[in-house]
Amino acid sequence: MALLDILEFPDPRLRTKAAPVAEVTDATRNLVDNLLETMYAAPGIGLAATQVNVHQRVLVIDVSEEHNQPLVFINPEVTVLNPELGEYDEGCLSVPGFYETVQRPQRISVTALDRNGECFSRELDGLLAICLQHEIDHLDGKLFVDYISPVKRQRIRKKLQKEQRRQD
Ligand code: GNR
Ligand code: NI
Repeated sequence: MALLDILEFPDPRLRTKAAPVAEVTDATRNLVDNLLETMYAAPGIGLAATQVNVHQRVLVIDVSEEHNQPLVFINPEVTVLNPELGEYDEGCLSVPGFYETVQRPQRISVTALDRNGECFSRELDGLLAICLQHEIDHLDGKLFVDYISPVKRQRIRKKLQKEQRRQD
């Protein structure tokens, strides 16, 4: 297993649209294991392949208190079950240190492949529904800062760029 580097806003590579996985192979499972290790180490409750510069439709989530319920979604497709929006203060490992309120549908269903390439469906609500939508946005090249005002987004961009220059 390996810890992977996480891309940070405004890195243009975060805007790449990920391609579907044609076949779930050992290489896919290796990516999943590395995503999980990187997510737990960060620590975070989710991680999309896009964030580690792999542009395939693979994401992992674990919203459990004990960090012992890893979920894997490959080629996920979401259907909104109830268009009612809920608000949550979202953060992102690719936008470190910033939290903003985002509105998303509260009840969704997802169909995806698991790590064995088996298709499954489940209904989600609460933090899991929020996190899954946040991760699928990454696969589509979208970030939570896209939902906030341009003024706030620009402020975050400037602060992170300054931080990144310090680190380079
Ligand atoms: O760790 C994370 N926490 C979080 C909190 C609220 C809404 C979404 C998230 S996902 C984030 C990890 C991450 O950046 N995943 O892409
Ligand atoms: Ni994120």
